[in-house]
Amino acid sequence: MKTNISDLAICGGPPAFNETLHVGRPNIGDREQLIQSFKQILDNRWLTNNGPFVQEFEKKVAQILGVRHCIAMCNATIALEIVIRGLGLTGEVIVPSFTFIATAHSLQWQEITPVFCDIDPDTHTIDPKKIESLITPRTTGIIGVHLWGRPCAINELVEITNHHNLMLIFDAAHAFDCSYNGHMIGNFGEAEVFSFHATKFINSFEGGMVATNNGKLAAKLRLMKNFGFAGYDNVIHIGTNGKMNEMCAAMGLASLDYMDDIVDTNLRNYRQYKDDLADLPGVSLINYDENEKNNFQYIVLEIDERLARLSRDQLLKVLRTENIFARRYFYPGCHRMKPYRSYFPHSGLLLPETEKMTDRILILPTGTAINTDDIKAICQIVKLSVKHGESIKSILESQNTINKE
Ligand code: T4K
Repeated sequence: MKTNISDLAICGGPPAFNETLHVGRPNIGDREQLIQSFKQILDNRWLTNNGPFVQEFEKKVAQILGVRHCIAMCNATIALEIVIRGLGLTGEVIVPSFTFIATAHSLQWQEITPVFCDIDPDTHTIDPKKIESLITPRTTGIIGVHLWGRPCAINELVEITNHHNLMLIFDAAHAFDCSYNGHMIGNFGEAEVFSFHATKFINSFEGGMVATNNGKLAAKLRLMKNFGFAGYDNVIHIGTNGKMNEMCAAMGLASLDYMDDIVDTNLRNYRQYKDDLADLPGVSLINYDENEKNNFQYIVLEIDERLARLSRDQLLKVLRTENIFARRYFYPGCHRMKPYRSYFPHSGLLLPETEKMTDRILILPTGTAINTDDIKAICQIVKLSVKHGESIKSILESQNTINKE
């Protein structure tokens, strides 16, 4: 365990970890079950196109969420695109900029303008108070993002969309097995979209799932993800290929069987981080409302440079030198990435909280791939860094090694 500043790798000490610790290391379910499923898929000679594993995966997810329709897709980005098109959104759609780039791209890909809204710094999600001033005659909808699995202000968004006759969709990529006022995410808005990417709490290698209680929309989305086929030789709608394959569904099913264990591990990790980093000046770990269901998949630190006496990027540098590959999700904000930064060069002026937040957030590793000793060592390095914040700042400044990603 590192106890002195001279132990840190930036000061010449050996890195705390020989192998890199990653954020988003996949949780792997029961390997034997998975291998059996793969054999079954090969024996079935039914590899994709709404096979039995996909149907089973959709059924199980629908049961967990208590939602009428679940439609599996190849990933959440394509699922968002299909939902957006299926609902007939056009013109402008209001979204937070503080999200993964896929939320914005799923609109721009089909030439709908993402209009970036600022976040509430307390929740990190879209600030409903700032939405109405962004609504124009071209606005057709709002996409709320349940960042880190914490639901956005759903009731307020429902009120605004009802009042202005807009569509409401949720990017629920982070929020599988999470709840809002006791109701499972998946049941809100016109539709909600989950991601089962490898880095997500439940993964199907790559995968997405649309959840909706709207039967008509569900039927349309099923057509659209399969080229518009309503039966052999019968195309009745524009479509694309958004299908999930059988291997991915088998991985998803194996993951689901293991879900409670993953949540327990994530919760244990979260509590350990919370205890170990308690009362550290300038470093706060976001809270999850433990009265709701959460998957605790993201360990999110906010670094206040003034109090911690080193910046988020300096702490990132310290951690990376120790082989702890912390991440700056979602730096620098969609509005500062291409193509949006050239389309709306001044949008940052309307996004002060987003701009602040993207400079403060640091995501640490969790999940089943790390253990309590790893967390202890990570926290010790964070504590040591804050204790010696000023010295570390000047060491790094003199090394001039802070690379922007
Ligand atoms: N909406 C939101 C709010 C999202 O966060 C996402 C995805 C989406 C929509 C779209 O969902 P999908 O279309 O992907 O289903 C990663 C994921 O690729 C992305 O799915 C996820 N959000 C985002 C938050 O994280 P990157 O750019 O960080 O990926 P990458 O390759 O750097 O991997 C992340 C970390 O995970 C690395 O440190 C290494 C580790 N890793 C990754 C993979 C793939 C592993 O250890 N093993 C692996 O197999 O985006």
